[in-house]
Amino acid sequence: EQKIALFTVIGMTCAACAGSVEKAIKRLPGIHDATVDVLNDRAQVIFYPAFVSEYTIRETIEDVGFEATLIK
Ligand code: 9UX
Repeated sequence: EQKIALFTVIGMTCAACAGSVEKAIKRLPGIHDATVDVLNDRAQVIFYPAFVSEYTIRETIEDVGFEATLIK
């Protein structure tokens, strides 16, 4: 069963920032897709909760160097 998580991502300045966030999320297990929108400071992630959690995704975004908050 898939789930969708939406995060606010603060601090992304250019498209390459969004690219590195997207890549980092996609390297995690249990990710179906990740879309990062630099203009709106958002990341949407489709994932399998049996394999990865919102918490782990949020920590991964923060490890890349940005402030992430789970919206829903
Ligand atoms: Mo663009 Mo982001 O030069 O850290 S990659 S601002």
